[in-house]
Amino acid sequence: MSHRYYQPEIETASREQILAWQKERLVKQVRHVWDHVPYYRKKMEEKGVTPDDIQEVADLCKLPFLTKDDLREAYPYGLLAKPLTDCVRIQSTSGTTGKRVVAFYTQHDLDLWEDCCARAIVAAGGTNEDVCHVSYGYGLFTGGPGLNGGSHKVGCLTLPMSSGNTDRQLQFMIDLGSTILCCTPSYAAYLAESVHDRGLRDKLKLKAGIFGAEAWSEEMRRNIEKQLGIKAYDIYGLTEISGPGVSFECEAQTGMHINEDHFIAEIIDPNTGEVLSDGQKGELVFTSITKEAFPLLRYRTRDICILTREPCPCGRTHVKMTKPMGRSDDMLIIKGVNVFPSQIETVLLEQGYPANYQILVDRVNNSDTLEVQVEMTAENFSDSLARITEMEKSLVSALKAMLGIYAKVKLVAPKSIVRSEGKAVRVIDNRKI
Ligand code: DLL
Repeated sequence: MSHRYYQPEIETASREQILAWQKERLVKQVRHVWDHVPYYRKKMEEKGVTPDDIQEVADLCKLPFLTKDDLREAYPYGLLAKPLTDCVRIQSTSGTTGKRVVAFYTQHDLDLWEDCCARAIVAAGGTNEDVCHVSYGYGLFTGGPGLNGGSHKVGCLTLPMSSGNTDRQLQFMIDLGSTILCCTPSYAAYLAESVHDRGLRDKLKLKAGIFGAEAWSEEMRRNIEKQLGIKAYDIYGLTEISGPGVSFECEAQTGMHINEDHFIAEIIDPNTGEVLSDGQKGELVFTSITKEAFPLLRYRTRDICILTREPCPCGRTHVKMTKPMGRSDDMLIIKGVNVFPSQIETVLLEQGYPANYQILVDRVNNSDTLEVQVEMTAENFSDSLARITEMEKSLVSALKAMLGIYAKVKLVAPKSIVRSEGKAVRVIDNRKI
């Protein structure tokens, strides 16, 4: 691999070297935040911590956590660590869970963020010979701007498509020979379906996809890879910590390398806040050690995952995180049972259904109800009513085995569930309304 955005001196650095960078940057960052962010300084004072107490990465656990509630309380400027005149960009969360959060960037912050995205593109095989088709949304959402910037840095010919207008997406993909597709996995699945329906597979030059921003299963990965004839790479990130590229997959496809020279990751018990060791499942917490304008310390992502430092065949030494296995806050509690939408998706895909489904939760006579609406394939749709009822029954028992509770299943006509161009809306929880 030879590309200036594959940085072996950084990406394959020894553990000692990574810890040395982290230590130096963390000490500096804590001082920067203490000096410029009164909101966080107050939180530190309440905990009786000063910057002098933070001398090592191991001291991180002394610092208070930040949560989305803090970001809402401090909205819009309360966590800003640089004068607005030094900031050049604002991005915002997609708002799938509650009020939007705004994040600020200096030019230096944008550069670092784009470097991280460039590393992800290079890890997916990107070079200056590629045509990088960016179908993440542009605008306040970080997906489009992040991958766009990374693609420029790699030197790819960048197609800033944004999402939507599938006909135009496919036309450009064919005419301009797109080789790398960047979008949400649900939009990739939709594009793959459209390519299949229109018989366009042979006209495509795609070789890789960089899909993230929402949960997707291994089965979904295999389906997209097969339908588009590509290798599909996961990419993770969140607006609060910069955007896409906080971590990314390499060719091993066994977890996402976290850019540890910029972000320190911890896993905590979401109930007690206690720091867990590598290999244990818990909530992911990030500390930004190089950002200037919006440097969050110990930010609780609510994403549940596991960190691993097993050596990776790709040679990268940065810690790997599993795909988020759900969120500690959008985990559904149905009849007292914890249910993750990803568990439902796994069952559906295992049973041969497309990843087009909706989960409806309600409360009837003080009791929770769960219904899963799933699209049939075109072949199933012409089956007899008796056969469809049988299929529904079989899904009910597979879901019961996975979740431990009864879920009503309704098979619906192909393409009847509204498609998403960004993040899919999978759960409709009417209990909250
Ligand atoms: O979704 C940033 C992004 C854009 C990541 C494009 C990857 C690609 P937010 O809108 O702030 O930022 O949402 C962040 O999305 O806390 C996760 O719950 C979820 N998420 C992001 N990437 C993944 C992924 C962008 N690869 C929230 N797998 C995060 C599962 C993901 N969930």
